[in-house]
Amino acid sequence: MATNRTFTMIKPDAVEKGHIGGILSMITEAGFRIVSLKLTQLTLADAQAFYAVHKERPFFGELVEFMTRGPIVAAILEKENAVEDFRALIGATNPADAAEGTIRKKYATSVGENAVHGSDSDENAAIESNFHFAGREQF
Ligand code: RTP
Ligand code: MG
Repeated sequence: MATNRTFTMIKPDAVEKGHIGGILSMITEAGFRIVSLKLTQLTLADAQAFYAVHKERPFFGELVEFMTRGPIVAAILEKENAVEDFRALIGATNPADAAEGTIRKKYATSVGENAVHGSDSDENAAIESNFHFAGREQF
């Protein structure tokens, strides 16, 4: 089951601009089923843990500040080949490099404020999903 699921966040920039509906439409139109969904906000500790892999990078402080500044939408998504297909749907990290038709091309404003997160492996998808959602919230 885990191989067919991924985890996403609609980041604070996109929530602030009112793009929750537009982004969820792109996700469901691309064939993903919503398994879990909520509006929540990351604490400082949550964001530091979530992006711990980047803790030595120069943009880490900025990234943590951005990800905690307002609510996010957390969701688990299901589709065949979910992790890879969702990374393709969101597009490149920097929206300047994102392909036409991708979520970041349409909604991201910069490499830092890039509208959405997508898990980068099945293992991380499971860790990130279970961090945000109890078993009874995963449909
Ligand atoms: P994400 O984890 O959020 O899905 O993004 P990603 O895989 O496409 O990119 P990643 O390399 O994991 O970077 C995580 C997030 O850090 C911010 N970032 N800022 N200022 C910069 O040069 C820079 N580089 C990365 C972005 O918000 C990126 O999504
Ligand atoms: Mg990443």
